[in-house]
Amino acid sequence: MGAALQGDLFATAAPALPPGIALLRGHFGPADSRGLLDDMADVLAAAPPYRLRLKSGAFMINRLTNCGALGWHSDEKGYRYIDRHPGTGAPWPPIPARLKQAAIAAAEACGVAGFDPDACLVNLYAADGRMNLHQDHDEADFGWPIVSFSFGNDGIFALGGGRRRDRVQPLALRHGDVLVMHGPGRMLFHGVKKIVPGTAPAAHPAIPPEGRLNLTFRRAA
Ligand code: MD6
Ligand code: FE
Repeated sequence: MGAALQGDLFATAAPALPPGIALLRGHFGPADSRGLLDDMADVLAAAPPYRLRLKSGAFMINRLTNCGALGWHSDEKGYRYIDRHPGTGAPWPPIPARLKQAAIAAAEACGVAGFDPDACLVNLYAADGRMNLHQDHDEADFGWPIVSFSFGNDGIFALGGGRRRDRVQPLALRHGDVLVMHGPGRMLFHGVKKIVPGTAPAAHPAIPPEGRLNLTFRRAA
């Protein structure tokens, strides 16, 4: 095959993703997105986003909060799931029904039956937000997927391999996109390199201005 032909063929092809990584591009249209974001605004009011302190004493760059029976948190004792908002002392608000159902349906669309998330980590990125390369390994059973919804400006996701030093591939996560990490993809290293200004199709009170909102649904316990 000639180089030119190969170039043409691959120019329009979706990026090849490793096994266990599914990207549902534009899964939520404008009306669905608005409904889910309205529900998320209620969560943000009940459980105000805060900045996590790392074991090192430094603060994480993004603000976060949670809904569901369990919420991911970190302090001087390290990373773990806890059942209350550390600021208000109240239990995390429940995962709104529409959001939970949408996460279950997204898992089913990727061939995963029986997903029953008990934790939804909400990450709020300002325009300069990012997230270091990591694996999500604080959950009880890695057999369950993590389902991620993105809203607002594009986030340039960095998808790596099974080892921190493995090469990463950039993947734009746009407003209304769903990413599912499951099976052989569940423990791949990943992060968010940057937020792309001016790419959000619509503003919403639940999305940080000029920023991005990411929800990850997990089975923590
Ligand atoms: C983000 N996402 O997109 C961060 N983790 O802002 C994650 O760290 C993530 O998208 C596990 C599974 C899917 C994800
Ligand atoms: Fe993650």
